[in-house]
Amino acid sequence: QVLESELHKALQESRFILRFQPQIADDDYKCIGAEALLRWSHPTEGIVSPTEFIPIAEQNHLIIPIGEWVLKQVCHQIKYWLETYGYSPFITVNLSAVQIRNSDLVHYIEKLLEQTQIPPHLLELEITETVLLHEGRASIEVLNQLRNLGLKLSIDDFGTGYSSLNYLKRLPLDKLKIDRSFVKDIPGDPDSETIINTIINMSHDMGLEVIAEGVETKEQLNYLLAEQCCLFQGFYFDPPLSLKQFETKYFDNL
Ligand code: G
Ligand code: G
Ligand code: MN
Ligand code: NA
Repeated sequence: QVLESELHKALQESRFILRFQPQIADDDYKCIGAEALLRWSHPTEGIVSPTEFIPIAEQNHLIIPIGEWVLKQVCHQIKYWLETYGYSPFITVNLSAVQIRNSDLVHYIEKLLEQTQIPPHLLELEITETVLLHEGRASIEVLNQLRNLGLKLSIDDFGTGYSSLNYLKRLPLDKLKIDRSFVKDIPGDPDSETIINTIINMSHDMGLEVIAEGVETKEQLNYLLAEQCCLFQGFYFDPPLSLKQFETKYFDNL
């Protein structure tokens, strides 16, 4: 069990790192964006997954400073890429419910945008469907304010929330991320195929972007292409990459 004191120490000692998992577009399989994924570089345990420490960080609200660190790193990275290469992919950041309930989030991001002067649309926030379903008016107002700053909003793990789809109308959204549990069983599993086709068609009809997560095989990719899904993330293209790997593969020949 991860201890609160250890997480405090990790923050103070700058022991968090980010990986970047590319989001690939169908034309030329270009990397147009990437998801920032947090890791804890532990002195004795090695690289620790966020699934092991985010739940604890949420309980004791350390997710607030940790989440701010992620946002700050990402904005400064985008600024660096723009200055160095004259170009930056968009970067997506996962937000937990605790962060959305914190009304300081909007102010923090507003300040970061001011400091770095990056175009706001290069920062995308991912919120899981389950989180959205359980949030009240205050959180929805926070999402509206973030969208008004010019950020993009996407729903992570889409399709797993067992929801009425009513909230899609009420929320200021840009993109749906099809959960990888559906992608896993295509082509071949009729239920997964139906769910995937429905999500893709609904996204197009509602003017939302759509991305398939967890694409691992050529067969999955071909199925998705045939169904008019144009954006992909998954091991077939890249696992989460270190900053160095990401830059070497996607920036060095710009
Ligand atoms: O990268 P990995 O598969 O280990 O991620 C596991 C989970 O941790 C994913 O659900 C992902 O959304 C979440 N996660 C990764 N980075 C962050 C982060 O910076 N903040 C939050 N809140 N969750 C994250
Ligand atoms: O919950 P979220 O979608 O944020 O989780 C992202 C995580 O999914 C990443 O940390 C990564 O480790 C994992 N992931 C990314 N691509 C694949 C993939 O193709 N297959 C599987 N099984 N996991 C993936
Ligand atoms: Mn995600
Ligand atoms: Na997901």
